[in-house]
Amino acid sequence: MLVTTDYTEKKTVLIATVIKKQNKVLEEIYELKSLAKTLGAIVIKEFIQNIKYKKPKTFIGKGKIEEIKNFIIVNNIKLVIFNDNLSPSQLKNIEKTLTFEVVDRTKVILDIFSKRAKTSYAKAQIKLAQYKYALSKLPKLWTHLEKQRGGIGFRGPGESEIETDRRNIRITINKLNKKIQLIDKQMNTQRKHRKNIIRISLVGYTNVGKSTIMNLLSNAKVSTVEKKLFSTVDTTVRKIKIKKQIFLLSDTVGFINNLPTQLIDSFKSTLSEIKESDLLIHVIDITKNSFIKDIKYVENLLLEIGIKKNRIIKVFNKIDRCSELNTKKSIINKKYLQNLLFISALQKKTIKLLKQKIYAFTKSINRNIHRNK
Ligand SMILES: Nc1nc2c(ncn2[C@@H]2O[C@H](COP(=O)(O)OP(=O)(O)OP(=O)(O)O)[C@@H](O)[C@H]2O)c(=O)[nH]1
Ligand SMILES: [Mg+2]
Repeated sequence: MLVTTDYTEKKTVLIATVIKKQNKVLEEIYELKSLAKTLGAIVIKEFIQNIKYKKPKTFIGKGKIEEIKNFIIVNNIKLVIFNDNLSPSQLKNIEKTLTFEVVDRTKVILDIFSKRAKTSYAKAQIKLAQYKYALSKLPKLWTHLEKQRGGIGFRGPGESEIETDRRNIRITINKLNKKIQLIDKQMNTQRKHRKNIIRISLVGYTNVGKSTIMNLLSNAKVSTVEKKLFSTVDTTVRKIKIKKQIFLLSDTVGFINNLPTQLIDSFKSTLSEIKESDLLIHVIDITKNSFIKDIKYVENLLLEIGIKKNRIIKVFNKIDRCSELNTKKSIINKKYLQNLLFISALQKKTIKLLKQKIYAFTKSINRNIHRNK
């Protein structure tokens, strides 16, 4: 039922649109390129189109689509990825003109997650998101067909097929929800047993170095560290020890701008693991120009799930390869004032500082935990 797209070594073009801010789209297209590369696609060209409004039928103008079509034929392109999330009818109309598969940003992210998931829990969460996405594409397509066939009330064959699809997807969604609830229950029981141990979670944007820090603090190669986006989609928990104090450290899934809502919903239970942590280490890639925006995006997501700011240490990572480090440092110091640290997960000295900071922070938490239990 779920359509899997093959990206491997496919010559690909990216399409993004700008309505107002040019800056935002350049960052987004850079991110989309990394996402496509993560799946093995070879990005040949990026088309950025200024539009006044989204065209209902084809999103971008017909002239632009013709231009892209010519480029595709001449350069033997095999895949088109759209930065914007397209409606099913827009997807269908564009595919009709270009005569092959077009995917949108949401589908790309869902495909990466589905490739990365290892545990049955994460697999079920991602499947749920994929089925919800598939369902979200159906009703509009249905309306589109209805119109084509002469209005509401006309019962053509396509319509009943879509009806059956919709029913089957809903049945699968229910099954997956039940499976996830069952695993949640088991995990809650496990967590209750760990109530007396201080819990810390590494959170942050994707590719900032969370798993690298996890490996350093736990002295083990347990988490996947990769240059690619979303290396980690399964939460891993390790016991760590700093000056005889024992903690449980979780490495969690990374965030990205415009994370598909279906995924956020599916990962709510994983995010509640973050919520129950005594301390969060918010890791930030200081080398990125957009690092302040990334912080805001992560903080907003954390706020949505009810995380208080005083339980967060901001760790600015990758100082070893940051240009204009001093300028950035002074901006950060003015903006965030406290509970922050500049490190390079590659440099041992700064990891020592991180350990000291965690230890100092958890000393006060420890007192509160014992007072409350
Ligand atoms: N130069 C430099 N690179 C780093 C540093 N820390 C991590 N990296 C690199 O950054 C990339 C991403 O690291 P990960 O630890 O996988 O990042 P993550 O935050 O776990 O990423 P996701 O699991 O995808 O969310 C890898 O190529 C690391 O080697 C650092 O301090 N300096
Ligand atoms: Mg990771």
